[in-house]
Amino acid sequence: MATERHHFELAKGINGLDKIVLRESRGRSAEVYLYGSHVTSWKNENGEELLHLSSKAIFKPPKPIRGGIPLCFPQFSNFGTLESHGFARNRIWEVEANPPPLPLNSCSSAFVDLILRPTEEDLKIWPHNFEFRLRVALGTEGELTLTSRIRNTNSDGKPFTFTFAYHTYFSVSDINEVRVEGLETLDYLDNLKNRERFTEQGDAITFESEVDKIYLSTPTKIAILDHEKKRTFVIRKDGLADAVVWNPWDKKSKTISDLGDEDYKQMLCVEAAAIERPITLKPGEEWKGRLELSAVPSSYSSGQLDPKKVLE
Ligand code: TA6
Repeated sequence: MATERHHFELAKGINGLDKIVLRESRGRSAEVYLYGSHVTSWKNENGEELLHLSSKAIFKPPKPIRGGIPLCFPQFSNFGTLESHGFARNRIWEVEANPPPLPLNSCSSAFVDLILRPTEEDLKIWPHNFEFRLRVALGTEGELTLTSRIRNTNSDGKPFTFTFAYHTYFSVSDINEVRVEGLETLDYLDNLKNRERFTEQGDAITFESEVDKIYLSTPTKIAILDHEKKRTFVIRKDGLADAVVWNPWDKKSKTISDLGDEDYKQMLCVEAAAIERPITLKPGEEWKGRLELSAVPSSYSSGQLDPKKVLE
């Protein structure tokens, strides 16, 4: 049971892995596994799951959990020599009882602070000392906020450089029916075309085939409009210039062992990221990257589905 001191519950999850449960007074909840500091669930006041967790997700280190919000650090995808998306997502994190102060944006009563420091093994593959703090908070309006603070704690005076992403898997009613607002006319790197650079057309982004694009220098607010569920996901991001949009569609899905063949129809990844301009920190310096997710009821009559309104 969450105590006065602890704004969360510690519980056993799948395969006995430790997880944190955050509960908000009106029935909203979120779950974070210490394995990867991985948010695997975010539910609204009706108990509806807002994140997609693969029907074949594996909860067994060192395999990353497929779905929810994997953390990509210190490397996004194969933008470097480390394993895909780096190693933070397949390490066991710790709960930090007394982290350096971090103002809470909403009077959220449900939050947890987690921390990752490199092991001797990590230092062999990425020779840098760091402290990666993540606060996961569930707000009074049901918004889910992830705030990362990465500090260079090298004692040898060396700076380090990294790329980063919150690799969020959103649950959608039907991928053919959703659209993304806020990325129109932006340049992007197409991962399906050797990362060649293109410019997006002027309308909302819709989906009819595999997509894997890195949008560059995006606005801080992006929206996913799900007609069928009369729901709009509003993504707010700070310190994260880019956004990745990914759906593997049918063929690629069949090549991903821990993703169900039909899962792609109910998922969409829109990832707040720092890729084009990697982050460099000198010893003692700290970077902060914040993601806030909201799920708002939306209908044409409320104008909520009017892109201009959504992104205002
Ligand atoms: O973020 C999009 C992406 O980089 C895709 O290229 C695809 O590989 C996806 O991530 C999943 O990566 P993973 O390493 O989790 O299989």
